[in-house]
Amino acid sequence: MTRNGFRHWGNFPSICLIVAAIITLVNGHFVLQIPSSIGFSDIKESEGPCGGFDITSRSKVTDWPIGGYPVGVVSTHPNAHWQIRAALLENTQEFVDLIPNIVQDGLGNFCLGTVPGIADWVGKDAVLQVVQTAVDGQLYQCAAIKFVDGAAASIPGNCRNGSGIVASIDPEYTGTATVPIGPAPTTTTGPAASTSPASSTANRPINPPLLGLLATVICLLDSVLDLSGTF
Ligand SMILES: [Cu+2]
Repeated sequence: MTRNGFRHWGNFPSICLIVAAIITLVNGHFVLQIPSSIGFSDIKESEGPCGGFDITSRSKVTDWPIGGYPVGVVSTHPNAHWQIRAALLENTQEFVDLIPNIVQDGLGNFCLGTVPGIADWVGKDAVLQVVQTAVDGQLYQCAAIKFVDGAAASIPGNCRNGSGIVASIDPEYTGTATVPIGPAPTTTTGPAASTSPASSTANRPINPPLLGLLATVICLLDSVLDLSGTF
């Protein structure tokens, strides 16, 4: 079977790959990239407090300066609320907001450049909890951290904002956190804390089942046509 014989279909393998990648992203809900998470499970992400993982896990502990540390996620939900909280390992029932809740619009990489630590907890084992509330309800990821003295940590290059990401402090936030978030390092739409009116638009959910079906059909076509070697 030559490529010429199926010139018309020659783009399918790469489309298949792209669609598969999108499906993976969609299935991911959100993934905590910075700091290192305790663990990620697509299926269990809705299980609090840590998306199906043991909140006491200390296999990777991130030192978190009081001056701040970045939080970077990849989100597949276009309208989301974020809670960034921490609890002491000795009292994991009680989470404390590190920053006010964040409203985020747009898809892809999302970076909060400088999330302050809790000075009273310096030297104590703690757990960071990132909660996303979006079309799938609440989703959770945690990281093992320890607050340390010091100025804000530098922000790694992979903590960044996608081109369509806009974020702001939730105007309806009524919690105790008062420290504003620092500017995000790189974004094409302005700092993460840029002002943006509370979104009154309805959620724009991506439809995973439909996308999944599309991917399946395209990938089946791909394998039937045996074109996997042509890209
Ligand atoms: Cu999701």
